[in-house]
Amino acid sequence: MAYPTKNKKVIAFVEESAKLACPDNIVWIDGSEEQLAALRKEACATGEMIELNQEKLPGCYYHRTAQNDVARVEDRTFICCREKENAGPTNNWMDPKEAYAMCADIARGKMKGRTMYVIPYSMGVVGSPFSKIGVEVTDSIYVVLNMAIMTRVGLNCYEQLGEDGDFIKGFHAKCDVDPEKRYIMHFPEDDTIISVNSAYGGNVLLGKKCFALRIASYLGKTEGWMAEHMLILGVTFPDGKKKYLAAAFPSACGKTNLAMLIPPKHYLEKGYKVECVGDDIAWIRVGEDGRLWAVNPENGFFGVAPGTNEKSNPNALAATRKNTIFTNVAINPADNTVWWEGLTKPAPDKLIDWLGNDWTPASGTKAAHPNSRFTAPAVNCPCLSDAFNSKEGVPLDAIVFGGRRATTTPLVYQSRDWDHGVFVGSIMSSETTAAATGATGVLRHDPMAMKPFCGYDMGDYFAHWIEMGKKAKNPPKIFNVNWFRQDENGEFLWPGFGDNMRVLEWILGRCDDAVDAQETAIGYVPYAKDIDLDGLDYSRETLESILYVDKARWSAEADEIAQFYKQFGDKLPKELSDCLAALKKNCEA
Ligand code: GTP
Ligand code: SPV
Ligand code: MN
Repeated sequence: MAYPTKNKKVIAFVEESAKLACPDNIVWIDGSEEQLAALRKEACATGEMIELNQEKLPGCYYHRTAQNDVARVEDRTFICCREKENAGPTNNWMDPKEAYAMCADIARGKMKGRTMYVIPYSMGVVGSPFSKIGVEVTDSIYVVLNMAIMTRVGLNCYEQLGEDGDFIKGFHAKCDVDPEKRYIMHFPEDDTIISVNSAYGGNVLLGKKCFALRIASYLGKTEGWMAEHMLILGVTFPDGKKKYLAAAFPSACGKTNLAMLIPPKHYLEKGYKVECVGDDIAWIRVGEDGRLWAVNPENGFFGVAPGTNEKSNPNALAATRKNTIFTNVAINPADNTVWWEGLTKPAPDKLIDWLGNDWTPASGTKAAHPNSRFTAPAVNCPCLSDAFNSKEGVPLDAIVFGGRRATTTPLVYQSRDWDHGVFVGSIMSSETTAAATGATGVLRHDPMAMKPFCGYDMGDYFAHWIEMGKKAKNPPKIFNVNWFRQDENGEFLWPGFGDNMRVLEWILGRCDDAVDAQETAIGYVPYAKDIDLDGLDYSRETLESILYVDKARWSAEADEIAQFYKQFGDKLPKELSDCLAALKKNCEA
């Protein structure tokens, strides 16, 4: 057989995978439009995908996953390092030998009658010293087509590898999509990922969470950089000055929305501009100038569909109008287009829901699954930054953490310094969402929005953050935001979306010492007068109520954090236990 690569390790990996899974054919993906078009055609012929209205949505397709396979499965996701303690207290662990054997038993012969596709891809611009190459084998055309949007797929990846360069091996087999045999396994010490019995995005697009966060966070720890669950955006000021920030929010907590934000009218009139560099993942390094520089290793957006509309996120919506794959949304049979909750009001009279059933507004169910998604090429995004393809990325002025907190956490606050900022990230809690299986709306700790994605001991991860602050002579300032404060009726107390620009302005002003702040028990909080409310029907009192730091609540929070911290034992950096002690003391003062 003629291989498109001379890399012996790639060939060996593909041969071993084929020997185990026994596909009828092997197709080497080259990334060409010709090959992808043929695969789209084949997927439509078998029913794996449905072609949508090509006049209204050119190049767009529809896919339904199995009903039991609609989100990441955190309880079936494992870090398989040799020593259990290196996975840490927040990860599931399995012995690598046992995990390899178990996965081999599950996948053995499962590609019989099927084709195995070999996908060469780069996370990051091909040829950048910061980029990394992966090869994923899969028996799913849907995976091939999604990877071709989400990553940089092409034979030039093999050129990067040369004859014996290393790469991240990803093995994916759909098997029987059996939830009882579904495993998402990471072998950080072997640069290997194995995913079986799923066909849902985050479990099978192995370049994304599996590689670019779980494996990459481990590589970052070893090599002195960071892989984070962060959007990256740029703000251009009226005087032409540019600033960049990266923000870590848990899954379905607003990264894509913030990354593509359109500022309120009067900001646009003054000349403010917001650009998107990335919406989910940031790889961050210390630059020669002592600043932290961030790249987005992805090439597309795997975004939450529900809630996306012309008002909340017009840029994301525009990005989905061509060459996009929709997963588990509803179909509008009137014109063969797509619909999801929040797209338009009222809902269309008749839809076909994500399960394939007829649906009307009276059905009393969701037409689109709450975790239904679009896979859209980054180039489609009207506000994509020129820096998107830059090899060195962008220098960060601010890092922002944030979660879904109905109470306690104010709209925004600033940490006192880097170490305190790491503390602020480490104490993040957020209500769970539909992005992972399990109950939603349950408050849980999610440090740096990395609880599901850190590929090693979270205590060591905290230490790595502290260390990075020492290495960077000029690190970004660190903040925390909460767009999700609620009143007693469960209504959000902050308008959010484009109006979050008002908070970003304060954050970036703080980076220049251009705006004042009040010191509180938890850090620096804005004076209500310093948040621009122009053009908004919103009272200063409400603003004050969501900026208020309630010491009694924070004292209880500090006790709860102490419980959470216990599991890290002596891996918990002293910098963080000191910050916790200070918080407790401040709340009692
Ligand atoms: P992942 O792709 O899962 O990592 O999610 P994400 O962090 O990119 O979240 P996304 O921007 O897709 O938003 C998820 C949900 O939060 C959507 O239903 C949004 O409508 C909602 N949301 C986003 N921003 C805001 C906001 O500022 N305020 C409110 N109230 N809701 C928001
Ligand atoms: C998330 O859950 O944070 C996502 C979607 O971005 S997934 O790719 O499924 O992880
Ligand atoms: Mn995400």
